[in-house]
Amino acid sequence: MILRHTSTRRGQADRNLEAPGHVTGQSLYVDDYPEVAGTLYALAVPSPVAHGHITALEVRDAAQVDGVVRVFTAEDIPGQNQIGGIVADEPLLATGEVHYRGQPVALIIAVSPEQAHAARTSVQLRIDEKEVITDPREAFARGMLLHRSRRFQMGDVKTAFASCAVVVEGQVEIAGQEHVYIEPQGAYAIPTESGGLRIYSSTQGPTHGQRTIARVLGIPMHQIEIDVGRIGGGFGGKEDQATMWAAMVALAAHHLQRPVKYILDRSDDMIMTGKRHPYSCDYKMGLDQNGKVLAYQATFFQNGGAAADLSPAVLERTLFHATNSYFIPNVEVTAHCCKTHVPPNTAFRGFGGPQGMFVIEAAMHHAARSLSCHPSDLQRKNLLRQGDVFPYGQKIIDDLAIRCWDDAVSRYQLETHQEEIAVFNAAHELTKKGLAVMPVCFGISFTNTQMNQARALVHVYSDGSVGVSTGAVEMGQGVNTKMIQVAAQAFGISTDLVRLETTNTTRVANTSPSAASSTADLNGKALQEACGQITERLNKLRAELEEPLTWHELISLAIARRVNLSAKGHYATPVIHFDKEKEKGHPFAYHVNGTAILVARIDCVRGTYDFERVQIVHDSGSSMNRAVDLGQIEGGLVQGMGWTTLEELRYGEDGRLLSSTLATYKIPGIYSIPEHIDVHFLESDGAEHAILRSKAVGEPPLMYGIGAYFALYNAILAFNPQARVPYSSPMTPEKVLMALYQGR
Ligand code: LUZ
Ligand code: MOS
Repeated sequence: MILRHTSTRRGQADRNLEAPGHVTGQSLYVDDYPEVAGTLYALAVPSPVAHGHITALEVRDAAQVDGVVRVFTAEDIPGQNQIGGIVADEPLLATGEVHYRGQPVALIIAVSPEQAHAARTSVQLRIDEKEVITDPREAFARGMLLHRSRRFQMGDVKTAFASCAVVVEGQVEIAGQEHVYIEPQGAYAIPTESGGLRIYSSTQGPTHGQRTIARVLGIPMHQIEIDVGRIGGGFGGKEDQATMWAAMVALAAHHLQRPVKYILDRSDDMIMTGKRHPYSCDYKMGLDQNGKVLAYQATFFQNGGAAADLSPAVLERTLFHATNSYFIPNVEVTAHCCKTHVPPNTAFRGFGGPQGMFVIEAAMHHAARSLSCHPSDLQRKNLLRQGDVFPYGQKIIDDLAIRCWDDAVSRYQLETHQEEIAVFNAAHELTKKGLAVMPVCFGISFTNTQMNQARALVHVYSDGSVGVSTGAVEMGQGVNTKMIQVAAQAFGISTDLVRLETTNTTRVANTSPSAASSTADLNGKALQEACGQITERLNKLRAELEEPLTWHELISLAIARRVNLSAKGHYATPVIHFDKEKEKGHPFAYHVNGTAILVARIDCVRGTYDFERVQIVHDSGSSMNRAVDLGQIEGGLVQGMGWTTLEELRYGEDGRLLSSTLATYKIPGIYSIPEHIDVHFLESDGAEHAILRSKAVGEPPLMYGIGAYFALYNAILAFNPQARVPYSSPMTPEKVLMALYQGR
């Protein structure tokens, strides 16, 4: 296995400052913190059925089990039994009805996790079962919606379709995806003297947890301190859904006045938490004879699960990215947020964007077959150009979609590639290769404008060392390293002098979740602002002096002169706005572009496959840390490839998760990553609203993985040109095998 990347800038020793701790096992996660004496352990009792009316819930026997201290139910909630973020439709503990298998109905507290487990089967629960709906189209037909439907429109599709030379129509099925963060969900609550709680939570959204727990307990937010050292992966799965477990330990610690901890085991985590949304979609695309797309229409049925959670926001991002990197003059895209009886689906890297992009790539692929050309011919013809407008009204201000594409084509010699593949395929009967090009254009900002704000707190200590707190949560993405770089750069000092503190709601309040690829931008800009205040004070001092001082001398003098060496910074992204009635505006600070070329190779006897190479040109602006960004690009790519090729999330008709273990749910491993990954960082001016002109990198690369699906599809066509494979992800080896011999 060879991993390499081409780099045009030399001599910079970029690295992730936390890497040594991770590889030596010294980095701490919630379950590693030393436990306070008297700590108790929580365990939720999940509903065994997906939909029904609770006729009896009896916890007396469970409370008698050895080691059990207490069993809580909804009746024990002092405030509101409500954890819904966007819509108030989700109880912490079920009352009356259950809406998904795994929904917590009670909470066992015991002196050991084992004893809590032993008590689980002693909770008596009778449920009158009701009909279970897991299919979003069926839910839609019955009017089961979690939120209002949305439609983005531009031009006039009806008239445009009438003038098209070619019109293709079809259906796309897109599977969900389990987050598989390495650290499972968990939290640890410790009562404080004032009647409040300090909570260590594995969360991307400390303030979401704080606000929700205050509501559940009926106490002010100032009594709840959430502290996050780092988390072992989130991928969106802990944007809102970390709150449930933190609220459970908070409830128990509040009542019992003892420390309470809850770390989910992998199986419970997979069964009880929501995932990336599966979608079912219809598309219609119309083109002229030259392959210019004139009209595009799509309807998205989102499988939202049993409660709204973040689904309405995810739905919106599907529409924002429904046309990916293409300009299409006539567009009508509609999305429905459907309620089903599976766990509430939630944020997952890309946040609905990947599903929107997958559908238009399927439509392009379909259209290319109708026009007997390679999809890349159509893709290139329809790329966004400066001056074009997205269906939601934002203007394109650069030619980066085309620059990335053209750079990838020439740098990686796409034409030669394609010829070589044709020669290879002609010479090999039972091994076939397929190539796909995948352009990505992803909008950076929370689509909910209000969330685009952040704060930072900076202390310069009298010895010249610097302590920084921000609202950013380190989840392996390297944001702590980037924050340290920002502070070091702002003060002109070495990164060794800067320490990044935990993310803590008492030090930095009203944080947005670390999400939407925006964490480094928002918190980094707030941090720059705070550092700027201190620098300004120091500069005044400098101006009074004859001699230049070292940093340490300057700080000593500042203390002597009683200068304030602490500052609080605030940042709110300027410019952005969006009108949800008109569905028009300027929701994104900027866009990130890139193009990937993917080559798949299939074994036509077995249906198995691997990826020979993936070559990427990625617009990073002016990357502030290439090692960190490369990690995000490679990781995102492979996670995206897993979603479109391997990871088969399946629910039974009774709402039971069938792929509930890592043995039945296959994620990419060391053997499934591409043999070669080339990443070229396209240097661009960056964007004014990107931190140090280094563009956001968390989510965009995931969508390169969509190309894996189409590379496999094209390899299948090389073996069986007549194959009519429905557009249905993931492209598992079984599906490949069936398609190879379809109609033969
Ligand atoms: N979370 C969110 C996100 O609340 N709003 C967003 O727009 C978003 N986008 C991507 C990932 N998480
Ligand atoms: Mo996210 S999908 O928590 O950026």
